[in-house]
Amino acid sequence: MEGYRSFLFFLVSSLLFGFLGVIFVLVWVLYWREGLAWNGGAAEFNLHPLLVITGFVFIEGIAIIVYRLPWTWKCSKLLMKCIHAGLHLVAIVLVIVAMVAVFEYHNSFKIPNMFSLHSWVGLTVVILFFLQLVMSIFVFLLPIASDSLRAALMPIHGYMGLLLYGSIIATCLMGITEKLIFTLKEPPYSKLPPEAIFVNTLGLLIVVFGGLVIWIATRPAWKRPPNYDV
Ligand code: ASC
Repeated sequence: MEGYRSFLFFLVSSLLFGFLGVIFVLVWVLYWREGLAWNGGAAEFNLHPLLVITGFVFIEGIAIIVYRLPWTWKCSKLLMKCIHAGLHLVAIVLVIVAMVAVFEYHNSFKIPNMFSLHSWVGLTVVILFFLQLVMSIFVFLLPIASDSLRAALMPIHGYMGLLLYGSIIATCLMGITEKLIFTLKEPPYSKLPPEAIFVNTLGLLIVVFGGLVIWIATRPAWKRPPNYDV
């Protein structure tokens, strides 16, 4: 593989930032917030950031770059497609649970649903992600579509995947920001208490992780070589 050491550097860095992001969101909800529970309360809301960042940022990031891992190039293309699709599936299931958690929390406290830009972009991304997943299973995974249809849709698949991933990162930043504005009162967010610094850092970790994933995914030299496509 051309640039193997550089690939390893980006891979290890991305995993480090990704792990740190998941650890930070866990520490946020367990240490600064109300913990985790399925009880209709604030602890149920906390599952929302935890599951979205774990599923839609971290696991989804791995799903995007899984073909780039040179150790997998000996595996059959079909197996890799199943892993790629399977990780997307795990991600969307976690995000659906995360959305149920937030609606239940809102409804039990009579907080309005779907008013914020975070919720508009977020729901749009989830619907488009689901459509992309179903469409891609029919086009690329099942032996139904012709090669010419696959070739025609491949650039759209890759573009939509990265567009949605970038939008996921943006949606997380909006969600984190609005949560801090809503919950930090004494002292307020504008006074930058320790929780705000910690959670702003979580946002930065997510941006760097997303940036590294998109960099790895878009290096032509790091693509799975076509001669391995069996
Ligand atoms: C697939 C597959 C590829 C692409 C190619 C079209 O399903 O395995 O390598 O689509 O056939 O670009």
